[in-house]
Amino acid sequence: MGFDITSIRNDFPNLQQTVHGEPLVYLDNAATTFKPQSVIDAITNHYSHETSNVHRGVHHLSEVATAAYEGAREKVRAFLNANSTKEIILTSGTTDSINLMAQSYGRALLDEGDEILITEMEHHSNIVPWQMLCQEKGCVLKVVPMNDDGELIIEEFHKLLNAKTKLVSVVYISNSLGTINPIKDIIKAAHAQGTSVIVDGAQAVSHTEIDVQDLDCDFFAFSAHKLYGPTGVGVLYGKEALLDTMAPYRGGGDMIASVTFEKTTYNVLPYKFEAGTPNVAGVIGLGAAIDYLNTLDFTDILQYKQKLLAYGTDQLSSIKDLRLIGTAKQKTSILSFVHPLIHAHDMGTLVDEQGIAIRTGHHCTQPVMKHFGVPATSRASLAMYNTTEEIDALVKAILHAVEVFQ
Ligand code: C6P
Repeated sequence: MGFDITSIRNDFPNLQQTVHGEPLVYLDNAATTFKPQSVIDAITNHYSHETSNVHRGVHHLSEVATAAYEGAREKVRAFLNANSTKEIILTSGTTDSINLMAQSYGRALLDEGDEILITEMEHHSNIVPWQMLCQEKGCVLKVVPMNDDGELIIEEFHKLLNAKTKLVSVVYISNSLGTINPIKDIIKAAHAQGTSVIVDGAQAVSHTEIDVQDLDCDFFAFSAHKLYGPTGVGVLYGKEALLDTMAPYRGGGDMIASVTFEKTTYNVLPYKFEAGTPNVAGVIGLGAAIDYLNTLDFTDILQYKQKLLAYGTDQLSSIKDLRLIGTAKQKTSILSFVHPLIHAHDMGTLVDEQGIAIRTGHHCTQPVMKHFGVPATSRASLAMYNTTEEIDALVKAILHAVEVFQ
């Protein structure tokens, strides 16, 4: 236990390399995090020694793989503090989880004229599935606006929440602004109105401790790859009573109890929502990522990242004419910025020449860009293995880019 940055950095093989002759500075963790060696080993071990399908065989390897796969589900349950593994649906990612919600829960729940409430800072994956559903069902998408610090205008949320609101789907932590939304207040208010809440927890899982029972959210979606786990795996948590009422999203193997040409009956939770061969190795990798995080003290990690955020905010603010986009009081270690002389893409290319990886573009949040009147931002998103020295390197690279453009 305790927080030892050197030892943490040594756990991540991707950090030990140079790019363009410079030590790699990886500041694109909101897009995806690096994976510790233990996660890579768990995946390699599955493919090297335990390759087998799950839930489908009585032979030894199938039993080993099934135990590892279901063991990972239990680790996810404990990580989220869910009541039961029946509430943990394994998907391919946050996007898949939200689409499942729209196509299963939303489609059955919503009628013409009903309203779905989202916010101005949603990722496209929490906008487009609802728009598609609105088109199909004739329901209406309502949007809670934000202020110029990138904070939700909570009074507007309360005004927009009404008897027609059948669903609230909201991002916990914004990927392009870093804003931490007052999710518990939102959930409480929605429940008082009898409305269920879906939380997009894609960024939240690595930036705050999650307890779905304490949050009292109805559904919670996240991706393994933003939590030091592999790509292609995600989770949809849902309260058992609600998941029980929902129809399957996809049909196929494993999600059935019995099939005849006349009638199919469905499997029990959570399998009802897991048609087809799952990403067995990926799910085992997610379990290993949770094991890895359990060896660290989450409070230490959060404190460390808040220090990085404060340092990064100070340093970037000291650069002449640089504008930070996203200055919420409650914020995590995501630093989006623009500079009047340099387009974000040029900024990204120039700092890359110094071995520094940041993301540039709209970050799948075009409405956020519209709000701030910019086509794109540069974004440095910091993980627990980043350091103040890496922030210094970023600042130096930005100053160099400004010189080039002046
Ligand atoms: N954000 C980023 O660079 P998927 O792609 O399904 O794993 O996650 C989608 C998603 C949903 N919600 C939020 C808040 C997110 O940040 C993301 C992914 C990445 O910011 C890729 S655009």
